[in-house]
Amino acid sequence: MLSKTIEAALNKQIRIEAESSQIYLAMAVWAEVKGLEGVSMFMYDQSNEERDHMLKLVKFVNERGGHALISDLSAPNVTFNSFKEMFEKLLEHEVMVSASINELVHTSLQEKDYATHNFLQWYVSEQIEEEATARTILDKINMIGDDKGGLYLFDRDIQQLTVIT
Ligand code: OFO
Repeated sequence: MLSKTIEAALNKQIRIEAESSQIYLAMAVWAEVKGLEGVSMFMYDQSNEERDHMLKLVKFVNERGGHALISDLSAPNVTFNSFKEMFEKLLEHEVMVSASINELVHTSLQEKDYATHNFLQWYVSEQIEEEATARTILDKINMIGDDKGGLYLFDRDIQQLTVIT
């Protein structure tokens, strides 16, 4: 059985994952409109993954006798000045998510909820990978700069990037 504190903390994370999914969906749509097919496909995948992260939490809360909260979400940014800015925002967001997961892990230990602590380890590893992917992408974009040909190749190559699940 979840304590009220843990239930509330997990529900907060459910909302963050749902917002992540919307944020990345908005990025996918923007990239698609801008004609970068590869980036857009990558972002649609990221959006789906975030929804899976959310559902995993929903199931866990309900299985442990809690009530997963499906709440309203903040509206995401729908336009960006550049792809560089878009991926900077993505990295910034993932760093925020990692901090939130860390906080949750801390709370689970304080509450002596070892089942939740164990469950959260998957998210800890996931965040390491997602931050690394975002940093790799940003490094590439920084190398490309304003080169249109480079952006074209990047768009093609990003489809090859291992999509982290
Ligand atoms: Fe990429 O954030 Fe979920 O966990």
